[in-house]
Amino acid sequence: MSKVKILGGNLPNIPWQNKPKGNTDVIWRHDNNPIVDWNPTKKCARIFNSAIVTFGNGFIGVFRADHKIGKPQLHVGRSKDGLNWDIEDEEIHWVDEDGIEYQPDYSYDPRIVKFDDTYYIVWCTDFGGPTLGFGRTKDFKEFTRLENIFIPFNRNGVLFPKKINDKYMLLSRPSDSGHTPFGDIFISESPDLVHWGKHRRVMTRGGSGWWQGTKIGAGAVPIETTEGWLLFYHGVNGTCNGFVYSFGAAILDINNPSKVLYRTKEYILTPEKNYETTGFVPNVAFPCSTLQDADTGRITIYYGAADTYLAVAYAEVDELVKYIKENSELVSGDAEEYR
Ligand code: BMA
Repeated sequence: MSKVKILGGNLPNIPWQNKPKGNTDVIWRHDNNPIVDWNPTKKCARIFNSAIVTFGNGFIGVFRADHKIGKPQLHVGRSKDGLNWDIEDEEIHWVDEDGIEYQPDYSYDPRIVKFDDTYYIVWCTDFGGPTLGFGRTKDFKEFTRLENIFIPFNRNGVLFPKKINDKYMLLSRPSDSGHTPFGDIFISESPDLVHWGKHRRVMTRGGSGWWQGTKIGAGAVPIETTEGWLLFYHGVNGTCNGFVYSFGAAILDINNPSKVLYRTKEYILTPEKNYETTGFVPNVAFPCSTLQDADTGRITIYYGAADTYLAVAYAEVDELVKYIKENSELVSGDAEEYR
């Protein structure tokens, strides 16, 4: 029984491995990574930054799949154990609210939350430039595309899994049209998932180190705990050989998540393994979703590796929250009061 409580359901059947003996890290990798390898379907060359949720007795996911023509689209996959995936070769086909077919030119980096019986998906899409696409499904067979929630340019849209003070909340990272060389995490609120405002900057890039010096972006849907919202996010270091994506973790105030309380001074996972350092884009570890079990405090993290593979890592909420609090450094500009 964990001391820090995850507020959510018990999911005793999520993928899990105990921390290997002698390992002193706060998060540890699945010993059989990657769980999705090159060329997973006829059409798809690489599957990586993906959103996994529970569904029925098993698991379902919306996967970012780069097609063999080199463009990303979203694909549905199903799994009984969360590790072995059966991914559809055909991408998701969207129909808008008027019943008219709509297919984005490209789609990447999905995140999913469930409100009542409906799953909402936020991803990065083309809308005269990259910004946040938005849609919903109940059954992962029929998908309704909703109005894009933001104008270009934006990426890494992550909804909170419940309303806070009766408002939907969304993290995002305003950006530019290309491989953005800057970026901080902002939060916006909405009464209806249509109109968004009251934007605040939550967390800024930088700090005393370099691993998150270039840009940061929200990763998985925040996890509600008795200590605040637990957020995995990515931090980018610009090197002479390109960007390096690591991930860190933060705790946001439970009633006012525009306020960051703690964030890790050091990364908690950085590309080290071959499947993270070598691939289509080397040196990328990009968290996009988690599954967690309230009873045991186990957290299973799905992350994209080297823009090529899907990989899994594990953490325990007590140890992780303690680590974040004891190894925290806020960055100038974090949780700035609105003026
Ligand atoms: C970002 C996004 C991610 C990708 C990362 C590393 O800009 O495109 O999907 O994993 O770059 O290439």
